[in-house]
Amino acid sequence: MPKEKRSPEELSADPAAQQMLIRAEELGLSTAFTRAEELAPCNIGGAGMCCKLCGMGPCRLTKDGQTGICGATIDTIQARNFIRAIAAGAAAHSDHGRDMAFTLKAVAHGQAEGYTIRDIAKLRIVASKYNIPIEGRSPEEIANDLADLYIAQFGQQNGVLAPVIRAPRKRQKLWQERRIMPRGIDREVVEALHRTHIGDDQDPEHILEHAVRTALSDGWGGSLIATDISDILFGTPAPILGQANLGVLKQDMVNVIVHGHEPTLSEMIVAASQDPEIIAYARKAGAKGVNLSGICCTANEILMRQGIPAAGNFLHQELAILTGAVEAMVVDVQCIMQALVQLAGNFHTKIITTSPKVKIKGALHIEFDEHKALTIAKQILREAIDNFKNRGETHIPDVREDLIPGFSHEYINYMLGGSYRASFRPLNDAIMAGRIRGVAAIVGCNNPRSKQDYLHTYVTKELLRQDVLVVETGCGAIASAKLGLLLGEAGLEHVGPGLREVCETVGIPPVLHMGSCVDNSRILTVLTQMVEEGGLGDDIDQIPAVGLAPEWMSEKALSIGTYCVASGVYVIFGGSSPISGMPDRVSDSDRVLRYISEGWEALYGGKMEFVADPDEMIRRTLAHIDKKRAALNLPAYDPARFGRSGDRRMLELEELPLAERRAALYGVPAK
Ligand code: SF4
Ligand code: MSK
Repeated sequence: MPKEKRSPEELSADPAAQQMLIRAEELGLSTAFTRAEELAPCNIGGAGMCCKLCGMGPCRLTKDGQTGICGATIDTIQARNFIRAIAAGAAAHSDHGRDMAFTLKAVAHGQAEGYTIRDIAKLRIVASKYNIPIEGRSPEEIANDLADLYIAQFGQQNGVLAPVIRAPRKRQKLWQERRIMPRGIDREVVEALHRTHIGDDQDPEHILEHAVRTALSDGWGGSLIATDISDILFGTPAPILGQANLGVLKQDMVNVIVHGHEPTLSEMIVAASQDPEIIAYARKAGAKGVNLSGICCTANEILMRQGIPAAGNFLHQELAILTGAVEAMVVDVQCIMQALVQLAGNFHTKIITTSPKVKIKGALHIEFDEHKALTIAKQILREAIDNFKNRGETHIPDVREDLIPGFSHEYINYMLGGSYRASFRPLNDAIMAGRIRGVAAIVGCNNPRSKQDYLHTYVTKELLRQDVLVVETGCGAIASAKLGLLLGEAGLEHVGPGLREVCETVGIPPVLHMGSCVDNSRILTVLTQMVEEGGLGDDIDQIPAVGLAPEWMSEKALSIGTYCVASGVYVIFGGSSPISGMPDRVSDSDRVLRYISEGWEALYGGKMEFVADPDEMIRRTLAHIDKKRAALNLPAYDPARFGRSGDRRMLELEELPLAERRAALYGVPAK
């Protein structure tokens, strides 16, 4: 029987997406949503049981005891597939970090048109962590030394990656003892590829040990470097009002969407779009100006620093084009669908590739060069403006939500304690008291194999009800934003009583948007600061915290998950596992799957699991948090104990006569 087609409501939880899916159907155009319906995944490859590492294969193993032509067993093949995915993910994040380091170096030498060092305080703080002298030196001198140090991390051959010193001391010791300390970023990725060439590393556990080392070179290396430098050059994020969803596109303006990951070009496009010369050029073309918005993690970068709206997350890239209102979609690296060009051919939209690493046949290529960034940004905007006259019929969904992004770890530190007492103490205290049950980081992509945004927002909402503070990054953060979970008090009535008290008292939303997917390094920093603050154990694996990627799809997500596990975190992926095996058909074919859970937990205190059912994800998250609370001898979570302070308490007190209110507030006996 043919599979029944899913309705727009079954394909996406987002009302704007549902409207655009109906539009695509009317126009007879395919999207990732419909292609996912038509293209069934290969069950052998999907289980990680297919090897195509050499010309004797591909070898597809489907029976007990079967091996590849070279003799490779299922677990070896799965471990090799897994590490290759992690190496690709780590390479993508880290190469992003490398480009940021080159930009920092160019800025230090006055060779990067349009860029300045915006956050000198962060530059000085980061430089001093590595003993780079800062006193009496100009920001450019310090930036030059920091850029050199960071660039050197990529080609370093031996020793220890410098940023690793920012992990808890006990964790560093564990990595030394387990012999998984990352040595150099490029070295770990190259070695992962070498080990998986035909005839190399055949021991699954040994292969996976290097997978962990490779992922660590991403999280505590390339990604952390990318985040540091983005903050130094473009400013450390702080809360700012923004908007999300396709309704941010404007009928009377030239709509330019920036999509991808690196903030270098997009920041410059933001500057160029506000240039009087460009505004005048747009007006001459009959538009009110240039309306910039973002997709995917580029959206997060400019949203949390400049308040530029996010048009959507990963699965919105095609939907934005379907509005007919986008003059140009400017892309750089990662998560850019090749389908964009063909789809754009049905409208007037220009797809403009900009990275020397990424070209798509049929797209206009305007190569970015940080030495003349502003000039190139203006050239791109002129292309878009010239295209405004070609716009045809438009369908912009009137759907958008406000949000407050920008919760860098620096800001969280500040918001909890103020300028003079910046500290994680109040957060730790709230967890220790049980007001906050624990912390969940909900991150990662969209995947058209599940209902867009549904798993993200379902899990987020349920954990909030259970007094779990949620931090989010990447496309998961945009999912929550689009569905209205990132706006201050808007959703507080659905939040557990203890967490609600904390949110009301500190004045924060219960879901903190911490940035793009490289910014998962910020989550590592928050966890480290929680450890250093005291009261929640002396290493990350003791904190009542869980990481979740409910709608993951990219190899970067696997790298992120693995470095989090190695840092001591329990990580739950939604959807299916790329190394699930078929235990019902081939015995023991889930050995690797079990190893990255039980085996890794014994080694690193963190574990990785793939759980398709969202209720089971929530159950395991809460069980883990409660187990960690018990191990720390913290009081068991009890929602009935809290909910009598914060705004609610103040409102109650306002009803009382003055003397009784003073008595309640200050303990002064009422006369
Ligand atoms: Fe087959 Fe071995 Fe070649 Fe893989 S490496 S394709 S298992 S022969
Ligand atoms: S963009 S890696 S779909 S989060 Fe960072 Fe979104 Fe996942 Fe790409």
